[in-house]
Amino acid sequence: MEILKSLRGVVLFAASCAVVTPGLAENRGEEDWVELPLSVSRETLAKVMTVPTVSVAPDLAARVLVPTGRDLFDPFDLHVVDQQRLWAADDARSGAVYEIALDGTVKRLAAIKQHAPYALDVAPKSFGKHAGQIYAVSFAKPEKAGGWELPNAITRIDPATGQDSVVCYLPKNDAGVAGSGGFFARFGPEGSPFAGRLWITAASNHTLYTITPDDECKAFKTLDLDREGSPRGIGFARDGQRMLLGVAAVPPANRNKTIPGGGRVLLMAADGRIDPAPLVGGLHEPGALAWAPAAFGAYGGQLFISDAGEWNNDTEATEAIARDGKVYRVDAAGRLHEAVSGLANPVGLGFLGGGLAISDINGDFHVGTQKFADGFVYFVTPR
Ligand SMILES: [Ca+2]
Ligand SMILES: [Ca+2]
Repeated sequence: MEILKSLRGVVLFAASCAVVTPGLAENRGEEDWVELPLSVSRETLAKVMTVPTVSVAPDLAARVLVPTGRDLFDPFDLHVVDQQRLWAADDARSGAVYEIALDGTVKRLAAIKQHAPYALDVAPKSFGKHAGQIYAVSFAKPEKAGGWELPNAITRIDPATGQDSVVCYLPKNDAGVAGSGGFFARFGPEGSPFAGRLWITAASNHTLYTITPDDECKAFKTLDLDREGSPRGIGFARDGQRMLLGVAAVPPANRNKTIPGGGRVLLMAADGRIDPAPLVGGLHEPGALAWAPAAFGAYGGQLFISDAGEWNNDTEATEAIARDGKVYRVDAAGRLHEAVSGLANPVGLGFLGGGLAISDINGDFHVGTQKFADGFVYFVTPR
C-alpha cells in the first residue's frame, strides 16, 4: 500500500513540470512552519488547496470566511470570543491558536513550540485564578508524533501572552490504558451539575476525564465500546442537566475504524448515567455540538453537529481528500437533517454575528509532515 502511494506520487511529479511549492519554501520566516522544499506539480498543489464547494439547506447561504493558503493548517476546534471573533486551535506542526475575525482577518494569538493544541475552551469564573485562560487538548509532541500512543497533554494557554503550560498528561483509566488520540474539551456550564470541571474525551481508551481548578486530572467514566461507542464531541443540553456526548461506532473486528451512520449523540447525567435512548443517531464522526441562537432564521434554537465523515488521516499530503464532511441540524422533533454538505473534515462550530462559522481541517496528513495550509473556514447565514 505504501509502495503504491509512493509510486503514485512519482507519477504525479513526472506528469507535469515539477516546481518548488510557491510561498511555502525557505523564503518565508522560520515561524511559518514549513520544512521544504517539497516538489509537487502546480496541478497537485492547486488540487490540495481547493476549497470545496458546499451545498446548504434552502434556508441557508454559505461563503468562505478564511480560504486555504492563508494561515490555517488544521483548524480543529473553535471558541466564540464575542460576536466578531473566534479562537481556533490548530495542531499543525508545533501548533497555534489563531484569532479569526468576521472580516476574514487571521491573527496568531499563540505560537506553540511543543504541545500542539486541537480542542479548546476558555475557563469560566468558577475556575478562579485560571478564569479566562484557554485550556486545550494537545499532542504530547509536535507533528502529532505519538498521537495514539502518548497521552494527551492538557495545556493552559494565556491568550494575552501566548504562553502555554502543561496542566497534566491524561492519566491511565481504571483499565490501565492511557488517554490519548483526542478529542474534545468543554467546561461544564456554570450553575449546572457539570460546573467546576473541564470535561475531556479521550479516544484511545474511550474514557471521559475531568479537570478541576486545582489541576487535578482524573478519569471519570470509561464508555462501553460496543454498547455506547467511542467518545468524540461534547456539548450540553440547554438546561444544563445532560451532557451531549458525541460517539462514534467502532466495530469489534477493527477498533481503528468507525462505522458511517453508527455515530450518535448520547445524553449523560452528571453522575455518569447515560440515558437509554440517544438524542440522535445516523452520524459518523460527531465533532462540535452547538446551539443556534433563536435569531438563526428558520433553524433558530436548533442543535448543530459537525461530522467529519472519514478522516482520511492515513493519506499522503498530495492525495485527494473526500468531500464527505457535513454539518447537521436537529429539528424540534429530534430529527437529523443535513444543513451543509460537501465539506472535507469539518470539526469546529461557532455561532456569532448572525451566522455559523465552520472550521475544516481538510487533509489531516498524519503521514509525513504537515506541508500545506489547506485548512479553511466557512460562514453560513440564514437567508
Ligand atoms: Ca472527511
Ligand atoms: Ca489540514
